[in-house]
Amino acid sequence: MRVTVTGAAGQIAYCLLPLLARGDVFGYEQPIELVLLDIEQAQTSLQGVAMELEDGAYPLLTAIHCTSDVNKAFVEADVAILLGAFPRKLGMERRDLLVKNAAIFKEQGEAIRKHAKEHIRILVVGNPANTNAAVLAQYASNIDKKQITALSRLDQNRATSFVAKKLKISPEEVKNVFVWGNHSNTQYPDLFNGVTNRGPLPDWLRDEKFLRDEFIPVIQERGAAVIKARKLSSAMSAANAVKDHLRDWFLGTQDIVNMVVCSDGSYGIKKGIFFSFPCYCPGNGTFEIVPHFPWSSFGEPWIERTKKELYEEWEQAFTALFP
Ligand code: NAX
Repeated sequence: MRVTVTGAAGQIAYCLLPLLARGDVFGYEQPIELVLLDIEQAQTSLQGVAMELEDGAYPLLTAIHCTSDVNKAFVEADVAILLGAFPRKLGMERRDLLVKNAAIFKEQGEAIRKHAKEHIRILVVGNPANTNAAVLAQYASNIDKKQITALSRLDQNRATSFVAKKLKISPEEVKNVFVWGNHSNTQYPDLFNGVTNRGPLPDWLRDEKFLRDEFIPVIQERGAAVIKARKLSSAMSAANAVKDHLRDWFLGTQDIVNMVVCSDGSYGIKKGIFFSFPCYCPGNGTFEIVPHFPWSSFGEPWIERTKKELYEEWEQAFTALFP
């Protein structure tokens, strides 16, 4: 299995690559070959990462290739994990960030179309992740859109863990806590479908004041809180969420998991928009959007807000790409 990781000299990659090499993601019987892409200026650092991977003496890791050439990076790729993106700099508008990244994901989409295996599975992590995935899907035009996803599992893990901590139980016992929409601070973390092994969540966890004043802002702003404390953005938890997303997508799970996927019109979301939905993953790189989790009347305005932001992002990226 040939796995391409972009942004491979970055901090999420540094936490993720050992998980891939160890077999935590694709299984303990699956040998993998890693292709590590980063920009020219990061090549020395990338060599250091490759040396450390070699020094791990991972039995499943059969080869490591480093490159700054996007056209070489995706040759014969079975899986692409797209972490690399243009970072938001001080004073930069969100629109400028969108446009910069649209150019990167256009180039990578074209390279995937030309060079990757047709059955490739793609996970976009670099922000703005939903719209980057939508741009990539336009240009990787030979790839079925159901093979392209983006990461919202970190948001779901954060929300699940929050509930488990409140109830003093293991996160494993908390199911069906979903985060809808954009991976941004308009995302809608939703407890109305949540259950535990012991039954529905207690009413106080669905109290509107608690949701509005505590749960929703804590989850929406969790990334910013980590940056404030660590002076760096989430990396360990992001890598763990990438592992969870890919493992469930490839190996299957009974749980309903959040993935950002291309809307097929489910829940009234415009077709073609990449939106975080609850998904069922039977295994082998397939998923289905689960269509029957109702939004409460409390949830409707939150959904409208994140949906509106995504439609606007797509409009801006589309205008920049096709002026
Ligand atoms: P880092 O800044 O540590 O690493 C990014 C790496 O990407 C750098 O080595 C950089 O040189 C490289 N890069 C930039 N442009 C590239 C290009 N065109 N081709 C290949 N490589 C390129 O960021 P890190 O903390 O690793 O985060 C990576 C991305 O994940 C960021 O965009 C970040 O915003 C995003 N995140 C997304 C999350 C999600 O849930 N969807 C959560 C975590 C994270 O914040």
